[in-house]
Amino acid sequence: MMKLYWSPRSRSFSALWLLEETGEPYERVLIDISKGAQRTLEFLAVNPMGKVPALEDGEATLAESAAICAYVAERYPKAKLAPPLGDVRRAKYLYWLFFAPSCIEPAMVQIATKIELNSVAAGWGDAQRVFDVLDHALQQGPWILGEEFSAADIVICSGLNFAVRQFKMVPSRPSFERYLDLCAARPAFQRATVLTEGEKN
Ligand SMILES: N[C@@H](CCC(=O)N[C@@H](CS)C(=O)NCC(=O)O)C(=O)O
Repeated sequence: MMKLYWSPRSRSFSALWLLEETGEPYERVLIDISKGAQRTLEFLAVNPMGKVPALEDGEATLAESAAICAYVAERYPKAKLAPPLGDVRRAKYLYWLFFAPSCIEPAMVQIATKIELNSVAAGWGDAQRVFDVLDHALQQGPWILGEEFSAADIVICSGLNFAVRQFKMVPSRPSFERYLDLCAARPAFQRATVLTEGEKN
């Protein structure tokens, strides 16, 4: 059975949502980052970065939210969280799966720190470009790949949710509101929310 190392109010939400989407059994292991539990030798053996989420699945161990999404979608194909191997739609699926950590995350850090960078050299260009590209893609919708929900929506929605709703770093736009509401209406998203909120620390 899969084992998810997680902490409330953290990026673990995306992995919880993902596992709820699969319908597969899994065990949650609380790593309370507010109490330093991520720095125990036991957890560092799971993720040497000392960060949640992290996942164990039999002999496989990994971390990084987008990698967990890619791994689980491939390992549990019945959940239909990714276009099958060889399908041309995987090009866009992989593009958006990588876009979240490679473009949304650094754009948020740049907004928070106000660091000026040469947008030609910065891999994500700049925050304006990142959110304009997302806006354009989401105007097509309903999901980031069009008609089909996928694990890419989990990372894109989680990044956008942090930027727009939780930290209010980025002004919202109609496409963002529609998309975030659509994701939040998924039963798996709601079950993950209840699980997170139910945890006291
Ligand atoms: N790149 C990682 C980031 C994970 C991350 O930064 N997790 C934070 C919580 S949101 C954490 O575990 N912080 C604990 C620490 O750094 O001590 C991912 O996308 O999963």
